[in-house]
Amino acid sequence: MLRSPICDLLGIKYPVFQGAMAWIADADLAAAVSNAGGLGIIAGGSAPVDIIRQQVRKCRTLTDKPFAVNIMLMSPAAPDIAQMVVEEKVPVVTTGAGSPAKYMAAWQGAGIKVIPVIPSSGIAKSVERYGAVAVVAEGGESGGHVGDLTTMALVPQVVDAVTIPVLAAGGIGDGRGMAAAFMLGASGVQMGTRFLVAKECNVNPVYKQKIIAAKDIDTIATGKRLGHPVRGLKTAFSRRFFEMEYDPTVSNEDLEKFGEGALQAAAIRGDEEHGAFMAGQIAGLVKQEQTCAEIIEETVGEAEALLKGAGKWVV
Ligand code: TUI
Repeated sequence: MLRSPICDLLGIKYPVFQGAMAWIADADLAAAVSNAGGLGIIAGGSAPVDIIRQQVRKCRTLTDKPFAVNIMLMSPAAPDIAQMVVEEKVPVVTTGAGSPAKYMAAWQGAGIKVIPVIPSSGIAKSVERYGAVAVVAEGGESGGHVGDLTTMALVPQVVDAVTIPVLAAGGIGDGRGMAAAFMLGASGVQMGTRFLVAKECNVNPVYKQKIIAAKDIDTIATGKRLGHPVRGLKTAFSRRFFEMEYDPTVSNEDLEKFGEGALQAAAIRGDEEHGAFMAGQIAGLVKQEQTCAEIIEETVGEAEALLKGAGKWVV
């Protein structure tokens, strides 16, 4: 049985979080992950607060297990969602794409456990000071908004920088990645891309098929020029975006405009022409649609066997 302090801290069976994927991770996916023993996470993304409030209420009808809401701090709706999680007594909040410092006191006062997703040990230390109960250290292998460091380099440095539990994210798609994360000092993992193809994930089927067809070299990080690079599958859209960002005649405003609505186009409509299919570098490991329970049991089972057998290397 693979257990860690994060299981007791949150009241979950397995130290596995489902990554928050904007426009994708809804109540159905989050509840399925939580029912399977992990921590399901509803993605706030850039959706309006009422949509996310409905998802929280729906999630409660689907599971009696702990679940989380992720607040994407660059979203204009972030302040409203920050208030909503207090009103709805959401047990766990994760944050991304910025520092949650200004909300921490209110969340702690409401008894919410806060677990920021962070890209460096400096930011990890800062959120620990503000009262985070754990952090997710996310390397640039992940899908979506990415930091500079790789998971391999980031996780042990964050583990050394803080005393709270650290979960590893970015580049983890199976039990080998999970076992490696524990070897780096992590107390759990977060996976996004692997759960994107879950049976309970309502993303457009075209998106799932593209992940299943992807190889290791099929993702690209675009938008570095805008200060927030985003990793997704190589498509006509992302190649065009990449060209535009290195074209000095294209303004940042034009670039932002070109990218607007692209994630929705991919996730909701499966639009191959205009969609941004965010995905992590492990997309090439993802071979089939499975239930959340199958994904979690398989990943944890593989990790347990590898960790148990690791002594074979020491003679
Ligand atoms: O947030 C993510 N991944 C995301 S957010 C997203 S939606 C989006 N859409 C368009 C443009 C940008 C984003 C898709 N994927 N991962 C967690 C993450 N957080 N990665 C990096 C950070 C981060 C960055 C800076 C966390 C804290 C931070 O703090 C800065 C500071 O100054 O404190």
